[in-house]
Amino acid sequence: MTHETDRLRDLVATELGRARDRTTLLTEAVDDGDLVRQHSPLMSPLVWDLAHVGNQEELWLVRDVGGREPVRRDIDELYDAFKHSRRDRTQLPLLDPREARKYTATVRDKVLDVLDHAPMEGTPLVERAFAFGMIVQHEQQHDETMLATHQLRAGAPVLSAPPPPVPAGKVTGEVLVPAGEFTMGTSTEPWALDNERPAHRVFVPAFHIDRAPITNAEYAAFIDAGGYDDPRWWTTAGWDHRQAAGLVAPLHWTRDVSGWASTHFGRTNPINPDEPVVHVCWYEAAAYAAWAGKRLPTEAEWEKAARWDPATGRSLRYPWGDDPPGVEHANLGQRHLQPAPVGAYPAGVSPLGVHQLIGDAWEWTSSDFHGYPGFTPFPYREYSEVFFGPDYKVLRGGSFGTDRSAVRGTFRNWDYPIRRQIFSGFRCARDA
Ligand code: AVJ
Ligand code: FE
Repeated sequence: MTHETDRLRDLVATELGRARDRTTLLTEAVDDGDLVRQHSPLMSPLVWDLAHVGNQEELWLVRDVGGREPVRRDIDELYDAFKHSRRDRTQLPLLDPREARKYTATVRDKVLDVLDHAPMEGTPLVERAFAFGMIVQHEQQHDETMLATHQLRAGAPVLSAPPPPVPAGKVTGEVLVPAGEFTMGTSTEPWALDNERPAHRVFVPAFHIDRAPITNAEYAAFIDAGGYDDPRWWTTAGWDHRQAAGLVAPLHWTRDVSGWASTHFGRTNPINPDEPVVHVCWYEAAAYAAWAGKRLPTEAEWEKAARWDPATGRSLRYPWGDDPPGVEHANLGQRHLQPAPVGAYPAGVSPLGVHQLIGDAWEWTSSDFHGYPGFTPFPYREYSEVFFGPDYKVLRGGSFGTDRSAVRGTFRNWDYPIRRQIFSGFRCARDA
């Protein structure tokens, strides 16, 4: 057994453990009633996410990689995300909280045994522990989804975290990104998912991009200027949605005599003017950008601003370089349950001088979700390919709710343009 294989096994065990600690925290913070309840028709009951995490782990690691007997083949259908919509999941004969905890623990015990024996090379699925990395990311993605469910839950607060760091200085304005090719996507990142592959060269015309995400103060100025009442700023579909849904401000914002407040995880506070705005849908982001005389960046623009190093012409793994995210680089991992004020992460700046691309809030791009040239679904079509097309917009960079294992300079998230229960914000760009 090589040293490299030992190192990979240790890494996988650590990462699986970190994901499970987060899942445990999010599911033990509430009582059984809150675990089985539907907090929003947009979300699954938390107890579904819990057993679904275990079921995906069983499918890929116990049965596929490990070649072991099924633990609970009978429940596969209940936890197949394509079989029942989120709003219908409380009606299913789901495992109860005690059974769901026992099931996920049983699966994990088997997986740790599989991990000791599985090869870390030979097939694409196990090469550099890909399937394990995929399952780590899957659990962490559901942990972010469960955090969004917590945000929609009514009742007394059950989650708390220390505040994010205070900015060292002001970050304002834009940077000019010169015209030219850069390498988008990756063919080498071991745990990159299929939609991030392969690496390919993209020519990007010169553009300006904001050095920081749009803040609450900037967004409030759009509201105060009557932005929600002026169809000039909205796309046709966006205006229809704004009317039908009665949008007047980001989700979770309320106004009283002293101004705007927002409610986060059960606590209501005045908005912090310097924090990136969060809980806006794509239509709101695009309307703000039009009002500001700008537009949303394309996905390629966002990634070039984040990864392209003009000194070498290389694309970095992260804005700050190739080192994995540390606490000094980005607001990730549910360490702080809110975005950090603009300027709080100078160590995370990209070579071009763009701040907070990773962490804080997912950033809407103008791009529809498509496969890159040469895309191959792997290991299953239902991770990405079935979502390709004009219905979904791409978001980049992760949020305060995203784990460091589940975001990279190449990582792609997607959602419907009306969605805003996710931790979504944006920054603007314009042609040079
Ligand atoms: C990549 C966040 C859009 O939650 O729908 C979880 C991730 N895929 N289980 C989602 C995912 C399968 C996915 N997103
Ligand atoms: Fe899933």
